[in-house]
Amino acid sequence: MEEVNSTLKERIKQVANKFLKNSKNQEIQIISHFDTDGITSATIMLQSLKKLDQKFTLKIVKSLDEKFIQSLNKEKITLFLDLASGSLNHIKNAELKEVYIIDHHEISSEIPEEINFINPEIFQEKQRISGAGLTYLFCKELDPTNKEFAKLAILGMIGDSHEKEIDTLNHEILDEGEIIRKKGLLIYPSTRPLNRTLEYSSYPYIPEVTGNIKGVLELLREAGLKPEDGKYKSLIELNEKEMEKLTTAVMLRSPDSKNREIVGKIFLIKLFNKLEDAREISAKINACSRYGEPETAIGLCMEIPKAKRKAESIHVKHRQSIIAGLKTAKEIEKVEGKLFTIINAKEKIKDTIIGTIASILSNSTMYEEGTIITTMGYCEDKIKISSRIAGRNGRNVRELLSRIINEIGGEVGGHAMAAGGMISQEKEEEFIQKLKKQLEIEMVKVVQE
Ligand SMILES: [Mn+2]
Repeated sequence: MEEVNSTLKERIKQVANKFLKNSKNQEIQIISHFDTDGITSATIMLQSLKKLDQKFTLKIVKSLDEKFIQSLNKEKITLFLDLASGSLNHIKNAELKEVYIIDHHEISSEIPEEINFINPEIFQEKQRISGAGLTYLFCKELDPTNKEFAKLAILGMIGDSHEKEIDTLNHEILDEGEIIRKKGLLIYPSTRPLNRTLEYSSYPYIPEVTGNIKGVLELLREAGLKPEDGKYKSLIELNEKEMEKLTTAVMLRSPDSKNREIVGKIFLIKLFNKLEDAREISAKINACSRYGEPETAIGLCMEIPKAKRKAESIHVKHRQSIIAGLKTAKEIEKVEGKLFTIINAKEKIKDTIIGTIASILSNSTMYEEGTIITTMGYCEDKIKISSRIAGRNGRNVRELLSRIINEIGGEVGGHAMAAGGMISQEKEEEFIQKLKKQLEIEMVKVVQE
């Protein structure tokens, strides 16, 4: 399966040329993923196809399943972006006319010969590149003027957290995207007054500061930052010394921050002719998709003012529900032990953000590395469960949840670092007891190793 004698870039060029030739006067159906990487991939592609005067349809999905793939139009050229590498069997069985896949996810099975497949995984040198990065390189082969979409590729890269390992391909994209990079504290948006940014900071979540105006002002005072004309500076306006002081003040509130990355590169891109924090835009895109508004997310990426306003109002609503959820998670009684915490929010946290809350807490500095954080919330007559692991310790939360849920009944999904499940409400106590017991047994094993 490995393509030893070819490179990813050569493959992209070859597939793009074929697509250009075969898609003339044909209708195209695009299917893309609903996260920032997928949304930016779709936006790059649809704008490139518009330039070619191509007819196309677009569907944004959370995941692919067999039924959906079977329902696709068999007469059109099908183009999958930022997904499909895990569904190659189903795609083969659907007998679609001509299929192109531009993706970077894990490949589940053998690649059918008739599929035009772009994925860094099949090359010896497995480059870390986002779906949007690949789509961008592909579209640049269709027409070099598509270079103008480089900033969208950068948004995709940041959405998928690829910005920490930047190799040559990503460098090329960064250079073409005309972005501004600055080293600093990784809270966002870096472009708004610090008091607001800190109040709503969830990645990272800062204990006693996030969602706490009094705590925010205390932290700013400690860092020696004062408002000028009633307004605090934004993060990117700080000088080196101020940045240092603020970073120290944040670290002091995070006793376990040793191994965490709270300092890094801030990426600013130009959108609507204004410098914006790429992480903030990515958060807005994700919020739109989460609330069932992927078209608003695409409109935002296309710099349509109306979409921008709508995306902002969705994002504000989302941020507020997260802050409320974090407050609840902090206040309610928890089942806790050595390296684990179980937060059963019942009806107090919306099931739609149960996973987000678990992610934020696991990324925060409140927990020791290796701590397993499980959140639970009612979802109609069921309970939604999310488990995350703090730091990069090797415990497998999917295995953990599988073991228990397979026993008591329900659904499990996810991977080693982030998993989730659904059980019936009657199993609430049984689940908690079994999980607690399992986590205690595991702890004994960890200590012995
Ligand atoms: Mn992706």
